[in-house]
Amino acid sequence: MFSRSFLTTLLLSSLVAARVVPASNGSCTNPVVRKEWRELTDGEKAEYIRAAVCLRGLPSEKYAEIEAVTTRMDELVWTHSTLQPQIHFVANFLPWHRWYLQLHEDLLRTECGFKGTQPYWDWSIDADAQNMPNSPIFDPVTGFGGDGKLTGSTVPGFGRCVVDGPFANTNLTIAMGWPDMNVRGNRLHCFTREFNSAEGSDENGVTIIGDMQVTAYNSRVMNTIYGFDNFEGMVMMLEGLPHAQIHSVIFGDMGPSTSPNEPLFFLHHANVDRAWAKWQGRNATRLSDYSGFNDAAETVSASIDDEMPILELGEVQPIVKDYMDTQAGPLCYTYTDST
Ligand SMILES: [Cu+2]
Repeated sequence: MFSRSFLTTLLLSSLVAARVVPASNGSCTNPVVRKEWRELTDGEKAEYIRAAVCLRGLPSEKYAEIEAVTTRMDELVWTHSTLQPQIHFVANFLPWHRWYLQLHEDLLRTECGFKGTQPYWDWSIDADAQNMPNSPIFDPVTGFGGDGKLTGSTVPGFGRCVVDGPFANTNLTIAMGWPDMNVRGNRLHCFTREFNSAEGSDENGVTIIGDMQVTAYNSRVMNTIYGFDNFEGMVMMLEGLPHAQIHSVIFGDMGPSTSPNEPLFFLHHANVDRAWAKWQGRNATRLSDYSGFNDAAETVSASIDDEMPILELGEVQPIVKDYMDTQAGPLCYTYTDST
């Protein structure tokens, strides 16, 4: 999409440019604002997509021993996928993904010269409009492209591809995940989606898209989530219902534990993170409300002082309590519609 010299120029300029890193001494006086995709100008949308494409093209620097990891993006995918049982349906789901989103945003800035802020995708808007398949997020020109289409190819992993938008099959092949959900490595395939309503396929074998289960992530569901008075109840519903259903109604690369392959992963998780921030409301009690277990068997109680696993992805092991407040410690951002 971009010439090598253009990328090199970007890389060099990002090396000398001051990194937009919030103060780590706890003073966050000027938080950056994460906006909903629809609130961005076309220029801001193009800038985010440019940076997201860029990150997918940069060579990896970590996990040298893992053959499937060849790009910077693969490093993020590999980490998320390998840690899957330690970061989902356990207490650290929200703070871990908050850390991960910030790391991704920092990479966009430092390695791809990104000038904007991580956007979020408020899917409850599309759910309330009962028009999920036509969300502007899937726009082929100003968005991320739409549903995967049958290509007629008999090559495994290339039979169904996203064919429009900036990540269409000609631009993006992916090493891990789909079509085998359980095997991460060396499964070269085109970037794909399979919109569905979990109703299987029709008599012609075509996946039934239906309403894409909008009742699982509409504003009614979100209001129920905001109504919980404790962290554990809130996160259980947030993760289990709207978060999980968005992964499964888009499916394709959004389905398995390698889902950061899907560029929308980061806008989806920014919205999940926004829901948590909105629930917290910068209320002192809620900013320290953290409980649950560190394992699925519920034998190890979680503590706000726990370190979070990151494999090779960072130099400093993050601690849960530093990721409770979006405007303190290593974080300094806010969301539009966060109260
Ligand atoms: Cu995840």
